[in-house]
Amino acid sequence: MKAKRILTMQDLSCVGQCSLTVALPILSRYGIETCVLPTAVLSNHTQFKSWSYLDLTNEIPDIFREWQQSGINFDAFLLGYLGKKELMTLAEECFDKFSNPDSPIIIDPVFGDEGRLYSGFDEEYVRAMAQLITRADIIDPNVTEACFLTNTVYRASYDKRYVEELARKLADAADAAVVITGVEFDGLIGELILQDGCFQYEMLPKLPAKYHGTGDIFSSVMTANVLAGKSLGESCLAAGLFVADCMRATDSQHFYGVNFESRLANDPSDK
Ligand code: PXL
Repeated sequence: MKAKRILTMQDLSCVGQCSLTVALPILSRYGIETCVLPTAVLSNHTQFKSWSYLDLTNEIPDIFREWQQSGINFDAFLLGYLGKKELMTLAEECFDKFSNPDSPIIIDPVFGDEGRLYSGFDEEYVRAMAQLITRADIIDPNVTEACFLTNTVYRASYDKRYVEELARKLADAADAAVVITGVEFDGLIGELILQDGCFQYEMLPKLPAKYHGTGDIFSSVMTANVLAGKSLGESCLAAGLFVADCMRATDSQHFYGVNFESRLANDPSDK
């Protein structure tokens, strides 16, 4: 069978176990040819106290030109942290120029958590992202991002009606399958999925720690499973199990990411 070729567009944080440094090994681990479009090089991700930032936006048109000359195209796209509004216009250009027929577009709109925007993001960015997700087949925001994208007041605790309403608003606005990540009830954590008008929850026991980069790992594993032909529910469950496994393997002093490397050879979804 011909291997699938995906393009993942996100930053390269030199240190931090997030974005490209997790997407590339994880997608490759599943036998997917993984091409990267690094949008910026950071010394480390932005949950550290400070970071350096080399913006690669101006390089992207040249990259596209070369790809066009070589007749490159992709069977799927996975977008994570972009960081700049201008990159969304380039992402759309990328879909238009380098898609095969039916190449799925998966967008994790990465811009906030716990009710707040990450450093460097503003309302204008959120509005541009609300536009970009109309191009997606699957979106996987967390609850905070879902609230910002739908102009909904964020609540730290909620009931099913609240998250289902969020998912419904997103599905209407984006015309995509919606996966809301980090949904929590009764000691469980997981995803609310809304696809073809049906709600589904994939929940697991909540672990006592919270680590950075787990959303990027989740997106990569979910995407790999979707490309392998699994249902969205099965893909979310596989991704949730993998993230939990990585968290259990992580030393609690390791503040900036999770130990996914030791788990790559032992993905629970293989069993
Ligand atoms: O994990 C999301 C992410 C990716 N890349 C960078 C980040 C973050 C979250 O803060 O700072 C650079």
